[in-house]
Amino acid sequence: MEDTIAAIATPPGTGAIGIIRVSGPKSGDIASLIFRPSSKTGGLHSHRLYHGDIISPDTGRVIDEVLISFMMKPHSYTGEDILEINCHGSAFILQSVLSEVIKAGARLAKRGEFTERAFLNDRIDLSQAEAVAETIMAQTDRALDLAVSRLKGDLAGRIETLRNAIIDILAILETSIDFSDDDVALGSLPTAAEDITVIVDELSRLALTYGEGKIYRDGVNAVIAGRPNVGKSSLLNRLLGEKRAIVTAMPGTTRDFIEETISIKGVPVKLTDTAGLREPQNIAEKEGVDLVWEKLSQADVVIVVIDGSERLTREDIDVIEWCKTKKFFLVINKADLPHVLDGNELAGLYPDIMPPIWISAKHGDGIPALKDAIHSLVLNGSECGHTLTVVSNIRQKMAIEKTRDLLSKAGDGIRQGLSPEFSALDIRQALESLGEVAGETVTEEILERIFSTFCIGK
Ligand SMILES: Nc1nc2c(ncn2[C@@H]2O[C@H](COP(=O)(O)OP(=O)(O)OP(=O)(O)O)[C@@H](O)[C@H]2O)c(=O)[nH]1
Ligand SMILES: [Mg+2]
Repeated sequence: MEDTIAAIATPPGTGAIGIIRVSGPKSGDIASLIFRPSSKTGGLHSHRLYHGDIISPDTGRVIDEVLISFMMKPHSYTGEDILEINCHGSAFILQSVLSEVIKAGARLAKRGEFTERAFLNDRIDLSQAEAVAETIMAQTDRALDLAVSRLKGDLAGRIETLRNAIIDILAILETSIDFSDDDVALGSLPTAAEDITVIVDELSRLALTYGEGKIYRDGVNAVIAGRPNVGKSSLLNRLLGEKRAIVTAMPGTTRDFIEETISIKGVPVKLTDTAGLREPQNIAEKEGVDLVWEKLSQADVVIVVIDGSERLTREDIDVIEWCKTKKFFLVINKADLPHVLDGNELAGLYPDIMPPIWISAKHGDGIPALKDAIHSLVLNGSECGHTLTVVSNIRQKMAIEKTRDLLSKAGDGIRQGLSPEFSALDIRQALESLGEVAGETVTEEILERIFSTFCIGK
C-alpha cells in the first residue's frame, strides 16, 4: 500500500492563507487525530469544507484555527484520499501544523510527488502532468492557453487518436502476414501505406509545433542596442508602458543594463536596455559597454536603434556590423522630428535586411508595427495558426519524431514490396515510442527527472 505524503503547497513567506496538502490512505486518520471541528460533524464527508482547530494531540494545545477539506478517492487530484488544511499564512504556523501531520503518520512529499501519484493512478497522462508545471510557469495569456489545453488532455487526445489509427494499420499488416496467400488481404496493403503517409504528415506537423511551444513557454531575449542618445531607453519605457529607465538628452546616460519582461502577442519577451555603443569615455562607460557584448551574445533577437533625425554615423554602422550575426532588425527612432537619415543610403549598404521600422519612442508612433515585427521574427513563421495542440517539450518532440521515422520506414517497406513482417515490426516499435508521450512506456529514471522539476506540494 502507498504511504501518505504531506507538504506545504503555498509559497514560503507570510500571506493571508497557507495550505498543507496530505495525500494517501492515512489522510482521514490524520484529520481525526489533529483536527477538532467547531461543530459536531459526525465524521468528515468528502468534498466539504469544515471549520475548526488544529491541535497537538500530545498536549491539546491549539496551533491554528483552520478550514479543512477532505476529498475521498478516487475523486481527487492524486486519485487517493486527500486532506487539505487552510491555515493562516505564516511560515511558523505552517511548519508547526506540518510537523503534527508528520507525527500523525505522513512523510514529507518529494517535489512533484502529488502530480506523480496522479499520473501513476491514471488520473492524468504524462503530457498532462508536464502541463501542470507549465501552467504554473506560464507568463502570458497565450502560454497559459497552450498549457491549459495540454492539461485538459488536448495533446493526449490527439496522440490517442493517432495511436488507434496506427493500431488499425498494424491489424491490416498482421492479417496479410497470416493470410499471405490471400489476395484480398494483400490487396489492402497499398491503402495501409497511404494511411501511414497521412499519419506521418500529422506527426511532422505536431513535431514542428515544438518551436512555437518553446517560445511561448520560455520566451525570448530581445536586446536593444545602438549608439548613445538614439532613444534606446525611451523605447524600453514605451514598450513597458512605464518610466523604468532614465532618459536624458545627454549621450551615455545608461550605464548598467535594465531588464524587464513584457508580453508581445502572448510571447514573453525579456527586453534589455543597454549602454550606448561607442568608444568609452571613462571607466564606468567602459564597464557598461563591456556588459553590452555579454548581453548581445545571449540575445535571441537584437533591436538596433538609429536616430532618424540625424545622418547615419560611423558608430551606427559599427553597431549594425556587430549585430549582423544575430537575428536583428533596424528601428529608426525620432520619426516625429524631420527625417534627416537617408533611407536609400541605408538600403544601399544593407540590401538584404528587413526594411527598417520608423517609430517615435517619445510619442508612440510605429510601436504596434514594431511589436508585430518582433513577434514574427521570433516565431520565424513557425506559428501554426490558432491551434492549441502544441508540443512543448523536447521529450515529447523526440518521441513524436521517432514514431514518425519508424512509420515512414514501415511505409517505405510496404511500397517496396518487402514482406509485411518487417513493416509490422517497425510499426510495433513506433507504437512504443508514441507511448512515451503519454508516459505509457517511459522508465522510472525519466519520470524522476520530470517530476523533480516541479514545486514541492504540487
Ligand atoms: N523627438 C524625439 N526625441 C526622442 C525620441 N526618443 C528619445 N528622444 C530623446 O532623445 C534623448 C535620448 O534618449 P534616451 O532614451 O536616453 O537615449 P538612449 O539611447 O537610451 O541614450 P544612452 O542611454 O545615452 O545610450 C532624450 O532627450 C529623449 O527625450 C523620439 O522618438 N523623438
Ligand atoms: Mg539609455
